[in-house]
This record gives sequence, structure tokens and C-alpha cells, in this order.
Amino acid sequence: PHLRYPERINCAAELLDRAVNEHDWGERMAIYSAAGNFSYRQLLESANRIARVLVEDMGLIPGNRVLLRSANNPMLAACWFAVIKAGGIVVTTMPLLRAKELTDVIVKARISHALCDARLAEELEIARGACPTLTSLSYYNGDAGVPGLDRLEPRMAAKPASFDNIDTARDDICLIAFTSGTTGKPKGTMHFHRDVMAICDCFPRSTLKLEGDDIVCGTPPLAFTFGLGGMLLFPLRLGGSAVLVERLTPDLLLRTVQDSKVTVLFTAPTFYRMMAGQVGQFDTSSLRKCVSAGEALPVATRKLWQEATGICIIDGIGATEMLHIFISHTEDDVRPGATGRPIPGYRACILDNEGNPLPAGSVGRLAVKGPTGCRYLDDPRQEAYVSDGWNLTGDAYLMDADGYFFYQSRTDDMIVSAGYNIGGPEVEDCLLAHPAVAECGVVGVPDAERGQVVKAFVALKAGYNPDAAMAKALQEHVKNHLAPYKYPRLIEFRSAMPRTETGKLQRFRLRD
Ligand code: 3UK
Repeated sequence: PHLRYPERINCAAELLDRAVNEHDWGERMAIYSAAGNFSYRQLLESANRIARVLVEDMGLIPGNRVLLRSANNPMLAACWFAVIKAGGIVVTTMPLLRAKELTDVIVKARISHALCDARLAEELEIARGACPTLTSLSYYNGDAGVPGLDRLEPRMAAKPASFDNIDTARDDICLIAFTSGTTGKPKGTMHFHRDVMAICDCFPRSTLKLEGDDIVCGTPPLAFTFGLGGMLLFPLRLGGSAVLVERLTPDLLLRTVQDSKVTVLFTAPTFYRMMAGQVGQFDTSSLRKCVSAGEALPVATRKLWQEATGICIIDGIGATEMLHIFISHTEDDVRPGATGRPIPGYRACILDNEGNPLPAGSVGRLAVKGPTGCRYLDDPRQEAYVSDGWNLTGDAYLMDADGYFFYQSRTDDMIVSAGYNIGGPEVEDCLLAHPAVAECGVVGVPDAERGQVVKAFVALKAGYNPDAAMAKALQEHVKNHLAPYKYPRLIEFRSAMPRTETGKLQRFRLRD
């Protein structure tokens, strides 16, 4: 892919102004939502007005960090572009964060301004007291009955719809994305204007083959870079549209696909699994492509979805540190059990603990190199993540002789039992193929004799009994399909698995 960008570039202008002024997409629909539909021109003009409010009313100067707090809606999208047009740095946060977590982000990123959905005002107003750097806040989407909030819309209405974009360098930071913190404290990762352009010109073009008539929808929040790319930047780069829906359930996502004629879905493996059972009740004939990321896609889940819809899910591994997906399948190049191969623009290899390359067929640490990469905001873990331009994502992988990459586990989740290395996801994958299993999580628990033993937490589908006979049947099932030493010696039934807001299984909570 062509990833050389001019030295002076502003990614918001590149995506939005260019769409309207050079591609002539002004009258096309950029965003559909319950709060109204925005054409490309309307999105550009809203972003311009907000940029003026930031600069003229709120005193933003280039380099200031701006917190965004919202569920997925068009105003959040307009604010995202506005901050970057004004030369600011966007820090989008998950809607579910509470005051304490918001305070950590605001202090760590030295945030000075905030644009927040009024329905989420409460926790931010609590956090504000503990955040001396945060001096300027404005709220949109009503006032939610909270007295005294500064309101963004009246300010926008008083501004003209044009804005002179701030001239920025391709290597200026425009985005600080926080990791979800499934292990330890969330880390801020800094990304340049050119990084944003690079993700728009890699995966969606070469792998997904997204087009101008595509309508995308999905679950990831725009605060999660999987969602930011898939649900906003990628369609805008190519002239497509996004359907932004707050608080999606499997049922509502399927209904949205039907009603809005969605062609491309972005969500996590569990969501595909939950939707597979209901998909027959909806007309999903508009769907062309489905992308899964966030955690490994079980073979059983891909099969369920393919049987239900005829569509082969595109599985891709991405990371907040890398901004977006770097290894993925294409629809016509699926190797069962593998995540795929590096997408054009990226390279990947497998290293041992000392950092030496391992031959094909051995399990080791995944290292990736490409146009994007990890830059932690003030964090000593930078040295451990990046060495010589190679990013160590913390995943254990195996590469086969043909260059396909097979996910094993997070390196710190690898189960070592009686000398055997066992990846929990492989055992989970196997359990999910059993007809009684709705969800499961497999971890290692301490054992005097074996060091660790494999333990499975299992949520059963309705109509199945969580008893000793079922546990035995599940153990037999694993022994029949995998090397017997991988079978879960312990099984505990649960009604559901602990997950993050982005749909990731929290194995550390199962281990505790
Ligand atoms: C895991 C996967 C196996 C893996 C993300 C797409 O998930 C994203 O970013 P996070 O920072 O987490 C990164 C870690 O999640 N993972 C993600 N996808 C897969 N493991 N197969 C997959 N397909 O451990 C990785 O290191 O939350 C995903 C795009 C942008 C993202 N930020």
C-alpha cells in the first residue's frame, strides 16, 4: 500500500474536508443514527463549528489534550474530527468509566478540555474536582436535567460552518488511546496523524476490500481503536456510511442490519456466537462481510456463523498499541485455526524469550513491525514492548511453514502443566464445539503436583444441567478431540463469563 504521506498533514482534514471538497461526497450519508442522519457535508460543518468553539470559546491551543466521553453517536464523531482539525489531541474514553477511572486518565494525559454527552455528565463532574488541569468542559445532547452545564449546541449554532484547519505535521500526535487494562493499569498509547491515515489505507483496502457503497455497523465503542477504525474512519476514507447505535444487544444489532441494510459488521467473537442462534428471525441478506477482533475467533464460532449466514468471518488481530489490525484472514484465504498472515504493510515473526527468531512450527512471542507501532505515554513498559522497531504484543503465537500465524494465548496466560504448554483458547475452542456449551473460559490454577492444572469455567445453554455427568461428558469431549493432557481436570459451572466492555474474556478474574 501507498503509505507515504506529505510532511504536513492533518488527518481530520484529510478524511473529512477531502471527502467533501475533492471527492464530492458532500451529499452522501456519512452516519445514520437514532439521533438523526449526517451527510458528509453535515458532519464536516458540525466538526468545523465545534472546532471554532474549542478554539474561540474554550481557548484550545494546538497540542492540548481533549477528553471525549460518549456512547457511539454522530456528535462524538463530529467532536473527534473537531479536536484534530483544531490541532488538539483526542482522548476518547469508554462510556462506562467511573469518576476514579476518568480521573486517572485525565491526570495521566494532562487533559485540559472535555466534550461530553450530557447523559454521562455525572461521573465527569465528580472527577473534575480532582483534576486541576481540566479547565474547560462543554456538554452535548441536551442537559440531562443537570443544572449549570455549559452546552455545546447553542455555541455551535453561533459559529459559521467553515474552519481553517490547523496545519500539523504527519508526525504530530493526534490521538492518545488508552488500553482496556485487562492486566494492570490502563496505558495511554500515542498515535500520529500518519498512523491514522495508515490504518485507513491498510486493512480496509487490501484485506476487507471495503467500498463506497458499504454500510458498516457493529458493537465496539469509538473509544476502542477497533471501533474507531471500523465504525468511523474506514467507511469515511472510502466514501461509505456508518450506522452508530448506542447500547447494542445481539437482537438490536440484527434488527439494525435488517432495517439499515448493513453490509459490513464489526464485532467480537462472543457477539457472533450470541447472534448466530437468532439470525434466522431477521432479513440479513444485505450483509457481505463480517469482521471479528478483540480475541481469538473459535473455529466453532466461525462455523456457526457461516452455517447461519453463509458468510466467512474475517478474523484479525489488532492492538491499541498498533492502533488497528495487523494480521488477518481474507475471505478467500482461510486456514482453519489460524488468525491469518500479516496484512500488506506489516511483517511478523516469532521470537524466543531472548529475542531470537524461532523456526516455523515453534511457539514463541509474536513480534510485529509496520507503519504503526507502540508509543506509550510516559510508561516504563515502552522498552519491553518495542525493540528495534519490533513490537511485542504479549501474545504467544506459532507460525507454520506457509507463513500463517496461529494464536496460542496471551504470553502470561499460557498454562504450564506437568511440563506441557497449554493455550487456554485452544481448549475453549474445543469446548465451544460441544452442543451444551454457551460460553467458557479456560485458565491454569496452581497444583502441588503438576505446577498448574487446566480448569474450565463453563456456562451451559438453556436446557442443560450443570452436574457431574455433564462435567464428565465435557472432559471426554476434550480428550477425544485434543491431546489428552490438555483436558480440563477441573470444571466449574457459571451462568456467564466476566468480560470487558470490549467483549474480552477476563481470565485474571477467573483465576482469582
Ligand atoms: C488480543 C486477539 C487473538 C491479543 C484491537 C482490533 O483488541 C484490540 O486491542 P486491545 O489493545 O487488545 C490487544 C490484544 O487482544 N486480540 C485481539 N484480536 C485478536 N487475539 N485473535 C484476535 N483476532 O491478545 C492482542 O494483543 O484491546 C483489535 C483492532 C484494534 C484493537 N485495538
